[in-house]
Amino acid sequence: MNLNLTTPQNETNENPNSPTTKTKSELFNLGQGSSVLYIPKLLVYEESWNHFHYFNKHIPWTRPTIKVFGRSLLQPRDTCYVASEGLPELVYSGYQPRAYSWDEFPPLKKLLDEVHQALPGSRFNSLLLNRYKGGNDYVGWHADDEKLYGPTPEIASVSFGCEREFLLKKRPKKTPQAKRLDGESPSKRVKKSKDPDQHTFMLKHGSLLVMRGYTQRDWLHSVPKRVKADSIRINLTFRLVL
Ligand SMILES: O=C(O)CCC(=O)C(=O)O
Repeated sequence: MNLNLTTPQNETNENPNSPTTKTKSELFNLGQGSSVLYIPKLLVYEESWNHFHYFNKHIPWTRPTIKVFGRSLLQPRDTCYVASEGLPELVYSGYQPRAYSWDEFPPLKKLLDEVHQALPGSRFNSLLLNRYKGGNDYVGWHADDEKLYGPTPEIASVSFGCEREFLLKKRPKKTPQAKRLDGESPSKRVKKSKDPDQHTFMLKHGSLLVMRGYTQRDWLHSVPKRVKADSIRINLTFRLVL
């Protein structure tokens, strides 16, 4: 694959008062009001493994059946949803996940605090967790453009375990709103690889990637299958339901 990594505008926000976080960050301007912030080490290595083991064991993972272009298929990764009380229900690809409470998973509340500290002004109230059991698990091209997140959502994505590629590509113009393409064939994904409007981030254990501005309106993202990814990756995406 010949994908371009966007040149970052470096920002360094070392936080000497925090024993667990090192918030050195890189800001990638995607243009036209879209940007991505990447913090390679939100958490130190050991704390990240503690989170990984806790989430792997204690989160009530499910692998739901979803609908893509009228076809029912098993979602190609495990999932779980956590949200504050009283929020509108989340529905995607014909699936309505049960919303668990933050109180059921104390380490999640701690992690939420750490994400809030790293991103001043943020206030997330919901969380979608994904578990990729190996290289055959993936998430197809999609945007998190559900109305309940508003027009310019900030989405903060924390990764643990196996490193995987996170791809971004500009939405094709004048096509209907792209849906979650979990059923997309591998050949389709490869064909687009020389598009200059594609970017790849290797999401490291303990890293934080934040999508901002119009990224959900103008871009699609995916974590494609990778034969060599032979161990578990857990990803948490924090969102604000308005
Ligand atoms: O696993 C990831 O890094 C991305 C997850 C994602 O795109 C989603 O939950 O919408």
